[in-house]
Amino acid sequence: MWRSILGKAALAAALACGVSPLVCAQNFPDIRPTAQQTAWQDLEFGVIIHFGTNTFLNREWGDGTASPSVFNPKQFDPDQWMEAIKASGARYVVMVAKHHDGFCLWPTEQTNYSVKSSPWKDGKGDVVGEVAAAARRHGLKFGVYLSPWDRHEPKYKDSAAYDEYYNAELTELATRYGDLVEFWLDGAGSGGHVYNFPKIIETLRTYQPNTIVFADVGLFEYGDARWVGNEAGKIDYENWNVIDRHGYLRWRPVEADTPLHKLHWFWHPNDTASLKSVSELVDIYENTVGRGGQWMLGVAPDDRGLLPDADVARLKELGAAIRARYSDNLLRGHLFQDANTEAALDGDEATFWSAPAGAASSVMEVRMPRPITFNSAMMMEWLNDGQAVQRYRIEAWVGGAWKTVDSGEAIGHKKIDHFAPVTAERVRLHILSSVGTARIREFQLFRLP
Ligand code: FUL
Repeated sequence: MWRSILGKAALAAALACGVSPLVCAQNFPDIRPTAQQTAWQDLEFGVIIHFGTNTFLNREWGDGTASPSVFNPKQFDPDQWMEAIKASGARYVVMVAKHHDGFCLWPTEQTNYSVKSSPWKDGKGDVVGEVAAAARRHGLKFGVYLSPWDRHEPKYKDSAAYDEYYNAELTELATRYGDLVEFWLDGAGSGGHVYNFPKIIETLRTYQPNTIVFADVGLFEYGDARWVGNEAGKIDYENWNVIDRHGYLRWRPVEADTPLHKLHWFWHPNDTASLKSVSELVDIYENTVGRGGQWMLGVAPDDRGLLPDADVARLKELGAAIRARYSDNLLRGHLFQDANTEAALDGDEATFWSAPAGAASSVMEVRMPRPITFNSAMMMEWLNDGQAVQRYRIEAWVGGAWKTVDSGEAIGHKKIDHFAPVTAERVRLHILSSVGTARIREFQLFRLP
């Protein structure tokens, strides 16, 4: 039955193109996100957690020779981690279940090189399971990173045997810990190693059909989300969600990963100096989430199994700083516009303003009862029908004429712009060009210090 329905749909598509489906041209505006991708993009901000034998040995990349006996966090408390992560404003966590050193943080049946062989909880503990449960207790979604590169496992030398090993580990993670919001796939260190990634993704999709696969450029074929190309926490290009993937277009939103401590993913002793400042972190937020991307912040518990006090304080300060900057939307409360415009001012991301159907340029104007002074804007596009806005200006009615106060390319999921302060009682978002109908979920203005 399904086969015949799909067959008819494919035939109809081929006839509509006038050619075989394989050579049917794709247009950028026709590419849409999946429901899983828009739900994931709405999360905006996640945290990746690095913890393992490296934590006890002052290392970033373990060589796979560390004895499991070093792993013994005496005050292990993932609820303490989650409280701080939640306070930062993050909405999900990705646990590094196995890093490049091959040490598994769950009691896998595939190797003894795991928590099972450690003194921690007499070898009966499960870091992945406890972290997943703590995350959910705090209303955070959960995902994992399982490093393909494995510097301990002897089978790594034999690609086919290692594929089987990796698949078996993956099956355990994909079946034991509930829904995985994101699966981190990273090619670091793999050199010339060949993995059977189609098989790996098949396994993952069997048990986790809704997970978002994050993959760097080395694993270009497999990702639902792509790597930003740096670990500095910035998107330094106009951010388009649709990119070319070896000759065909695909929706692949960008994720930017960067650690809380400069250049350190794992905890290191006496390392408070590398902790990023609140203003650096706010800059990172604005240069990632504020440029339409996902922010993945690295946090690292220490050798007690706790997040260091300074890190906890910093995560709380970060959350408070972002809330303070973006809670006082000057346009909110001016809900006496037409219903279409109000949908972009109401703070409700589920409603949106629509340009006239098919219009390539359009204007959304907001009138206030008295002048406001603003120097920042936050805009969000409704992306379900594709990314539409190509060029826009924010204009203010000053001295009897429209004055451009800001201009840019690409809005996407979210765009935060800063500009010189301006005072006006009429403001408009002028969409100079869009592919298809522009739809704006939010248009907010702020006066930032
Ligand atoms: C990189 C790894 O090599 C680092 O150690 C870290 O895990 C980072 C998140 O991804 O590629």
